[in-house]
Amino acid sequence: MRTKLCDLLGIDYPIVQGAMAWVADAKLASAVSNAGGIGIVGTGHDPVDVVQKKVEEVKALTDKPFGVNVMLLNPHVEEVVSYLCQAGIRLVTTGAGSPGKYMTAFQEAGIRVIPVVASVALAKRMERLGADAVVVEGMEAGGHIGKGTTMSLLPQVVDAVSIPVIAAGGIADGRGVAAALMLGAEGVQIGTRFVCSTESPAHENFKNAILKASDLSTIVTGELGGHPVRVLRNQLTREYAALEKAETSKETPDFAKMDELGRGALRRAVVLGDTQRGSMMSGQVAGLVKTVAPCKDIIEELVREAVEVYHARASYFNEGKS
Ligand code: TUI
Repeated sequence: MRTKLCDLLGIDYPIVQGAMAWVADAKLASAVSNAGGIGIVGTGHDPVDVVQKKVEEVKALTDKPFGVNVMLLNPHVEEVVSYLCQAGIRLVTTGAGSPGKYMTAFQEAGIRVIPVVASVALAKRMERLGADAVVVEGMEAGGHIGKGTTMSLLPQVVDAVSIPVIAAGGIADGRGVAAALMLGAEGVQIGTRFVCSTESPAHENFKNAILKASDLSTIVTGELGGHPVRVLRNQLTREYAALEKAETSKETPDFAKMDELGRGALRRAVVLGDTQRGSMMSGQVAGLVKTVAPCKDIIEELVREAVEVYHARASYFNEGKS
C-alpha cells in the first residue's frame, strides 16, 4: 500500500498516528515510526523544556521519520515553534487553529508542515501558504473537533486542493483505511486505535474504557465556550452538561466555572486512570476497538484488512461481470 504520502514522508505505509495530548509520547511515536507508519509526538499545553525532552527521547528511539505536533492553543506556542525550528525536526503537524503566522518560520527551517483542518476554506488557505499536505479531520474524531463529518468533508477538500490529503476521524480498522483512500485520501491519521496499543502510556483504566465502549459512548462537550471536545461519557460529562445547560440560560455564562471543571481533567484520565472525573478523549470509533496490541501488529492489521476488503468488494465495481 504505497501512496504519494509514503514518498513525501519516506515511510512504508500511509498511516499517521494522531498527536494525542498525554498519550502521544516518544515511546508511542517511535513505535509507530519503527513499524513503518509515521509517529507524531504530541505537545498539547507543554512548555518548551518538556517539548525538548520529548524530541530528544524520540530521536534516541528511532532512526525513521517522525513528526511533532504543535497545538495552537498552547500558551507556550511561540517558544515551542522557535525551539522546533532549530531542533532538526523534519515534520510538524498542527491542530486546533490556523498555523498561518508560523508557516514561513517552519519553511525557512526546512520543516514540512501538515496542518490539521476541519474545513475546505482552511485547507485552501494552507495550500496557498505552502503546506505540504493537510489532514482533514471529521467530527467523529476524539478531542477538539470541527463541525463536518469525514465522509462529507474529505471529498470536498480533495476536490479543492492539489496537495495530498490525509483523512482523520472515524478510522480504526482496515475498512476505514480503504474507504478513506476511495474518497481520495493519500493517507489516514489514526488516534483512538493507538490509545489502545501496548506502547501507549495511557492508564489501563482509560484503555479498558475504550475497549468497553460502544457506538454511542462518546459525547461532545464545551460547545458553549467555542472549544467542542469529544470524550467518553462519564460522571464529568454529566456534570459538565448540567453546568452548560444552566449557564446557557444566563445572559453571561460563567466560562470560568466551566474551565474549572475541565482543568487537569485530561491528565486525570490518561495518567491517573480516573474514568469518572477525568476527560477521556476518544473518537466515535471507540466501539470498534476490541484489543490492546503492539503498534506493529495494529499497522500490519490495518494494511492487511484494507487490501482484503478492497479485493473482497472488487467484483461490485467490475462492470458487466458478476
Ligand atoms: O487539535 C485537535 N484535537 C485536539 S487538540 C486538544 S488539546 C485541547 N484541549 C482542550 C480544549 C481544546 C484543545 C485535544 N484534541 N485536532 C485537530 C483539529 N483542528 N480539529 C479541528 C481543528 C481545527 C478547528 C478549527 C483547526 C482549525 C480551526 O480553525 C482555525 C481557523 O482559524 O479557521
